[in-house]
Amino acid sequence: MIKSVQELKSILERLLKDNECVIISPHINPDVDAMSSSLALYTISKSMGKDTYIVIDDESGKLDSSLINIFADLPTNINIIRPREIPTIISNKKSLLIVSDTNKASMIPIKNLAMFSDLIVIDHHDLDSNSIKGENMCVLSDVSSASEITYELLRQWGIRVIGRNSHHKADNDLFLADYLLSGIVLDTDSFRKGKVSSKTMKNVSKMLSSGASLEFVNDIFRSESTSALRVHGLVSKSDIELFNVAIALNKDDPEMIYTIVELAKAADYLIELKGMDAAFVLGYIKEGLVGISARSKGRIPVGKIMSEYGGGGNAYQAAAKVATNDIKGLKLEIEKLAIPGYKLN
Ligand SMILES: [Mn+2]
Repeated sequence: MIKSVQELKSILERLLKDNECVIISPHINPDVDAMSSSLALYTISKSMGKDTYIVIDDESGKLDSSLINIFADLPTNINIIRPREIPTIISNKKSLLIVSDTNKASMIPIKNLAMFSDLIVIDHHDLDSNSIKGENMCVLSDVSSASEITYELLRQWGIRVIGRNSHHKADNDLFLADYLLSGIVLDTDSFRKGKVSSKTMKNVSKMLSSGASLEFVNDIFRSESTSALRVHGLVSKSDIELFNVAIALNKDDPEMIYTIVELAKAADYLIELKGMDAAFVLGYIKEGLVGISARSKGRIPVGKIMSEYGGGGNAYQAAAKVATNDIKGLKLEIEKLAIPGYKLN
């Protein structure tokens, strides 16, 4: 177990020296913290002259809206790949996998960890029985975010971190100060909760001195709040059926395209309502493909129901993607499967 950023630096440095090719994996459906920390790790790996790639899950229909600002901002020479490209890229080279912002194998878009020569996990979430069991686990759960960990790592490495307001910027500079500050703001809900320490505030202060732009950060979360309104729209249009099962879809505009994160947020909200046994939220994630996010208190087997549609999960949280243009028909099917005793009526 790696217990400090200092220790992380020496181990990561050795792993980077030992390997030719480096794959960085944020968690599936990456958020701003996962993406920003991955970009910081990308910069470090590149500074060591390594062939470096960031792998983004392409299973999800649409990326989180808050990432749009970051992707639009990146120079075009950043190597972003899909999971299916990995075997060809690493072929028989010595390769290192760096996992960022999660410590669970089920949360990364790579099934076969054995194809890598080395693995290191950099995260700030608590460990549990589903965590990856590797020797290079850097899980600092008293730090606010993966962004804060990787910011400290960049400083230890002696890599200059700047934001768009810096007076010393050059072409093709990555504005890591902007992205990493956004990651901290996301994971601490704007310093309202999570692991905010005096060190976090010192790091934020340094980011601002390096030209981090609050305007950029605010703009990212403006798009987040537009997304929050969309989630509210889904929630307010749900039917609370018999036996306290909520089944939601946007009845006013059934064709509306949602992100998987938005469907999940709506389901999370509905299941918390008093007396609710299960919640299913349906929405198109792209044309012809409906995402379903399901939650249960345990009595209604959402994992089993979602597996009928080729999806998966457990008794409490599950999801599926269904190729269909008939979202209303799908809702009726879900009702039959989910509502106990429905068939008796
Ligand atoms: Mn995070």
